Amino acid sequence: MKWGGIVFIVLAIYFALFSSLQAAEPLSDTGQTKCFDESGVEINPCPAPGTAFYGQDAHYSRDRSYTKLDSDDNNLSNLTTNWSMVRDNVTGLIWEVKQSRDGVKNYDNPHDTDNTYTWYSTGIGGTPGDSTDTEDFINSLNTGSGFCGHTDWRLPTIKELSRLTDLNRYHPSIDITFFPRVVLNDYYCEYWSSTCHALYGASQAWIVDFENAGANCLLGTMGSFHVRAVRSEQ
Ligand SMILES: [Ca+2]
Ligand SMILES: [Ca+2]
Ligand SMILES: [Ca+2]
Repeated sequence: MKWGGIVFIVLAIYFALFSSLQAAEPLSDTGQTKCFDESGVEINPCPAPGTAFYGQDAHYSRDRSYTKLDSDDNNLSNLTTNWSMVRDNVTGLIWEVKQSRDGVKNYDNPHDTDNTYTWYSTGIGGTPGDSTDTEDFINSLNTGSGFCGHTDWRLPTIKELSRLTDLNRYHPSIDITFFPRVVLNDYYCEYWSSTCHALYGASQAWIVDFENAGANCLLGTMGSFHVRAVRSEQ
């Protein structure tokens, strides 16, 4: 399989490039969980947003905080079994929820988790398809009144998508309470980001492995892989 060789090569580039991307992550991860006032006296619980002393170290942990949303952007209980989107309460990003995991692709439903797409972006390049490239996928969410009333859905950057992976989880390394029906592949990464190769452009793009957090890859854009759309909360 020619993909195997590519993966080994790109993993080396990954460690050189992506580690520097992670170093630029604005959210610190010192492990500090306590809040303090100006005199160093602990404030327990930590101040709420908009109040004095909000915005200190403990507010910016890498802890996950997600909320399920219905198709009208309303918050739902974590226990609901029917939701359309997930809000990352730390980043404000809104994620598409995938459906219909039955091993059968259905391109009439862009949310079908089994669907795979080649990576393509007008003006950048890649591998166009007929309803089967990543741009077709995004366009299908943004046509008409849009998915859940929004027309600014896009493919996530590698930084955004990687943030969904969780080092404390494996197979899959994502919280399936909020992001169920993740499709895994034993040998490769699975989910396309919008970030293409820094040097070779649209011949390769970054793709995330949701089986093993942190093991992201660069793969040729002619490969057909899974997708999950995102938008930024306004
Ligand atoms: Ca399906
Ligand atoms: Ca197309
Ligand atoms: Ca994998």
